[in-house]
Amino acid sequence: MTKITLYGHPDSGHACKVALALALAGIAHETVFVDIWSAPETRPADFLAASPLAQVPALVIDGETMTQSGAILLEIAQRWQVLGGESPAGIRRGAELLMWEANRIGMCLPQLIESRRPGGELFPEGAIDWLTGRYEADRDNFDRLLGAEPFFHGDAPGIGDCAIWGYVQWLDKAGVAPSEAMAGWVGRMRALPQMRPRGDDWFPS
Ligand SMILES: N[C@@H](CCC(=O)N[C@@H](CS)C(=O)NCC(=O)O)C(=O)O
Repeated sequence: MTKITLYGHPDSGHACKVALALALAGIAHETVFVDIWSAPETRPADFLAASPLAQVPALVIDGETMTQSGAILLEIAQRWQVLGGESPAGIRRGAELLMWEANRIGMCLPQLIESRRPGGELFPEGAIDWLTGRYEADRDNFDRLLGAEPFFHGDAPGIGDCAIWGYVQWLDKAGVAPSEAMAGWVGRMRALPQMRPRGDDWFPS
């Protein structure tokens, strides 16, 4: 039987993307939490061997290691032909959404969250306004990309939804408001049968 290990952490939106994809696709795996707030060199040796940048997520499939959430999502979709991986058009749609997320909304939201975390990184003057302005543009584009469909891949969520969920799940923590379409999509994502409430958050299981 294939042995799959996800190295992650509940505070990591990047790791949540992969955890959600594995849950939605029903892929059996074990999850190992890595303390992302500890010094990188103190993290477990098996994790450091799997993740050259000492970052989560890392996924190990039968000893084969992979990192970078977007690359892992594409691997899952293509290897198991799920979450958009069932067709070339679905993969293309997923790849486009992954690139947009990583460059845009998945850049400003984690930084805004970090700027509000007690004891978090200090940002130079003007940075928060700049990040907020980027988020506002990204929110409009979120609406355009979603269109009239319930999910970014149509009737059912795909890897693009998993990627976008990574940080859009924490708009409150980022101190920004959703668009109406975004609020509706967040509600549909939370209502997925694989999603479980945990404290103020929703986690896949
Ligand atoms: N581009 C990477 C980002 C991964 C990343 O930034 N991981 C963070 C948690 S969200 C981490 O492991 N931080 C701990 C560290 O850098 O020491 C991806 O998409 O997977």
